[in-house]
Amino acid sequence: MNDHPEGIAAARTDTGRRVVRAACPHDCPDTCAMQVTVEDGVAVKVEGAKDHPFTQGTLCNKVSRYLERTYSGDRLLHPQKRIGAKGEGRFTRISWDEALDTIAARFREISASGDGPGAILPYDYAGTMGLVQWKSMGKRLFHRLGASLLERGICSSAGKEGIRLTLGASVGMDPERFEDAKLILIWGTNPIVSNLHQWTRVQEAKRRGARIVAIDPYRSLSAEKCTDHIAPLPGTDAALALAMMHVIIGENRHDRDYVARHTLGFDQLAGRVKEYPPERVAKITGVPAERIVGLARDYASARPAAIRLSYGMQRYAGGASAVRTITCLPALTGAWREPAGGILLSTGGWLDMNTAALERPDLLQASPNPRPRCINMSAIGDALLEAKPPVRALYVYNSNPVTVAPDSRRVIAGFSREDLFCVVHDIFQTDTADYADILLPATTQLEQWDIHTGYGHLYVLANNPAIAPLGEALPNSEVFRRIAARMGFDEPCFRDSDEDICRQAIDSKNPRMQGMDWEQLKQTGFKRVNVPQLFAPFAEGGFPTPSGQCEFFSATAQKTGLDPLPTWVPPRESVQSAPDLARRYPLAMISPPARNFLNSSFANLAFAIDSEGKPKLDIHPDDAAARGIEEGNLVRIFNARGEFEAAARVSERARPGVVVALSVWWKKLSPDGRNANEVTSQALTDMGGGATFYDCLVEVARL
Ligand SMILES: Nc1nc2c(c(=O)[nH]1)N[C@H]1C(S)=C(S)[C@@H](COP(=O)(O)OP(=O)(O)OC[C@H]3O[C@@H](n4cnc5c(=O)[nH]c(N)nc54)[C@H](O)[C@@H]3O)O[C@H]1N2
Ligand SMILES: Nc1nc2c(c(=O)[nH]1)N[C@H]1C(S)=C(S)[C@@H](COP(=O)(O)OP(=O)(O)OC[C@H]3O[C@@H](n4cnc5c(=O)[nH]c(N)nc54)[C@H](O)[C@@H]3O)O[C@H]1N2
Ligand SMILES: [Mo]
Repeated sequence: MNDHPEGIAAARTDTGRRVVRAACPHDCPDTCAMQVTVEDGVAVKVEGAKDHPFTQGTLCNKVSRYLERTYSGDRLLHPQKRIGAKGEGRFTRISWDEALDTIAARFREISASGDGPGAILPYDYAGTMGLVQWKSMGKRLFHRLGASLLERGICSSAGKEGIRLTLGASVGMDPERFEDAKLILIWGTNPIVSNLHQWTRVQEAKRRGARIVAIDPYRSLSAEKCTDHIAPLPGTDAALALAMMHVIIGENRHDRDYVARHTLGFDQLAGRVKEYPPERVAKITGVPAERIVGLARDYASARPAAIRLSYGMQRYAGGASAVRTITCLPALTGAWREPAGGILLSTGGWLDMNTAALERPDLLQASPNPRPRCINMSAIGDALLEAKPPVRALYVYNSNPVTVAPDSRRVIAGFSREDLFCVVHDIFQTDTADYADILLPATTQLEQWDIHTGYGHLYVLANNPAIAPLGEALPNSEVFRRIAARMGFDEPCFRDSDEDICRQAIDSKNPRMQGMDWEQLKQTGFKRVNVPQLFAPFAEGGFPTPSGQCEFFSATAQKTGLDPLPTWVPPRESVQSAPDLARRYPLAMISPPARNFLNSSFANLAFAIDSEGKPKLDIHPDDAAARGIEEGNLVRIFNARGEFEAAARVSERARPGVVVALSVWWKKLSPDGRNANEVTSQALTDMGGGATFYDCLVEVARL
């Protein structure tokens, strides 16, 4: 057993001053290269690496304050067990041995019971995106146990499915080329907040004369600074894209040569877009027809034209269809011909690591439950209350579901079950931690090894531990090793060190990974995958789809009973789909990221809370006036699922019919003990099993 992960022992005896190469672990497309200065074993400075071509020496507001997170007085430092009621948050200190013996005993008892190991469920997301601390030892342990599988649909799975249908994989243009574009569509993303280093590139393009158009129902910080802002109603982007294609094809502005050589199903697409003339789509989107026509013409004529798509528009019933549809645009106009043309949702597919070696799904075969059920994390409330056989043990790490999962009443009812054995491993005592039976202290990124890939750039990064763990905190990998040992699992992979795992991650046959070497990566901090500097991935076609073409028509979709062509699926909660509901709850609520929070991470730190102030609701002056709401009034936001409170901010930032609750606030740190997820829904997307946080009708009243 590996009691002290390699390197941490060395850090403990560290004297003098040194600079350590690190990687930002957070769920953000920028995955920054960091440098940590350590003096006598204490981290004294965290900065962006100047030599990293995407980070370029700057960190965001949050991570530049990473030392405040690491050395926060609120850190969990010892294992604890619950002594109060579930949710109350009262605990008493115990030893690691007692904590781990308790967990192993419960796992053994449940596995041997009639319910079997499928009654155990891991719950994890991207609190750290590291392959060691997220995607290896935990997966191995739960596979070997035969626990239920978790479908990780809370964020991006709908969009990934959409882009896979059209392009074949989660791949796109090189983010480092955006400055050479002449037109950039910032579509469903607020890069100043959620993709800062991409924004730097977009600003550079603007300085060189490019037009930047935001497509967002909200005048976000980024939309405010674009050349143009088009504000469609939430969840109508696919209709907008279909109308753009209607204009482009109707006016013969498509690239016939590119379409003929590198796409599949043009004639069928041309038939489909006839159903979406701009006049009809103006009614669906709330965007005037002439603006749609103008956008289509501009997009078809600008060279190079880039689209930065992000996950905002896929948090709806039709999320996958929206991404699938928008992704047809650059093939239709031949934008892929240039390195600065095309579309980018995620670069993740260019950086595929050796997942089988990391996660070891083969270990399921050694378990008593080789074909476990799969539970979608976005519907954890329903799963905890209704699944049969029941979920009897839940192991939460890298995630804070009581705060971030939709439909809080159901989530909290599930977590409150007396018969549920709940382990939470976190850096802080989150809302979720308050429901734990066993609460374990986690290390921060400065205290652990890891290896990272970006999803908004093309680099692999190393994270060296800078300091020794605080208190008795342990990395995820080490806790899983110790549980595996207690369960008697003797496969050698449970003895792999963290650095062994880093080596396994890049041990890949993928030609883009050739030449990746862990010893070198540790020293230099990062390396770009093997693709040309001027990377135009689909200039000559070669899409990773079954046909090798960009698939307007998808036989894959057809085989599974889905529409083989791009289409608009209206929001589940909209006038089109649910007119009665829309009369009772006439406002569409979206709850995108607040600038100083990262999901619920940082939302407990004084500097972040001070910057955000208090929970707010952006509401248009017309909608406010109709309800007698004035600037600063405390309002109640409610629907049949629940309610929460916020201070009204009356302005045209929110378009009429839409209210915006920037998120995600910790419940226990909010004045009313609630947050926006009281009203969001557990329903899933059309494809990909994604969450539908923004497909959410509400009413608002002054308190
Ligand atoms: N500071 C900060 N950065 C973050 C995060 C954070 O919480 N805080 N979260 C990280 C994570 S986990 C993710 S997944 C990414 C998310 O990054 P983004 O995808 O950029 O963020 P989203 O919240 O998904 O959406 C951003 C924008 O989409 C808009 N939007 C909402 N609905 C629609 C719609 O129907 N159509 C269109 N066109 N636009 C719409 C919102 O108004 C918002 O301005 O950011 C990451 N970065
Ligand atoms: N209303 C609304 N809800 C949303 C969203 C929204 O836009 N609106 N966005 C959704 C999206 S896109 C996402 S991705 C999810 C994100 O939801 P989560 O994945 O739950 O992300 P966080 O809220 O940041 O919580 C991550 C937790 O992991 C902990 N952590 C960090 N590093 C480590 C580590 O090394 N070990 C351990 N054990 N713990 C660690 C952090 O302290 C933190 O408590 O939220 C979703 N929820
Ligand atoms: Mo996310």
